[in-house]
Amino acid sequence: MTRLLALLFACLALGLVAAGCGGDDDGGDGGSGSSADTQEQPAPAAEGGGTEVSMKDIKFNPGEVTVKPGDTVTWTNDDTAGHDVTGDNFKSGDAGALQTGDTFEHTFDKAGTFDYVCTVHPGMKGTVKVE
Ligand SMILES: [Cu+2]
Repeated sequence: MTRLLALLFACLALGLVAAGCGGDDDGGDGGSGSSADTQEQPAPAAEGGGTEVSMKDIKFNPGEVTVKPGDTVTWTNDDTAGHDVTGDNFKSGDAGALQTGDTFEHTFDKAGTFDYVCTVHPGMKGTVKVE
């Protein structure tokens, strides 16, 4: 009788170990599958070579932009007030201030730091860095 009991215990023990291993395998497969699903690829930062500056609340936003030589910066007046863009070698002011929804574009061919202002509002300043 003792031999039979010993065999029974041995079988039970083996069965428990096998069941445990099986459970671990299932869990591992499920984990790897879900981690692959949650991987997200960042969207490519393709902006088409254009940089936008908004005029809002009597500010240029962003106040400083960095572009590459040959890039075009587009200013858009999103404010209720009229604004202009006046730099040393570029300005929107010839036709008067930009009104709401108006845009002004300038292409920066040379490297350098170009400060500009809105002549309507002293203190409303911006910078374009070309590098
Ligand atoms: Cu202004």
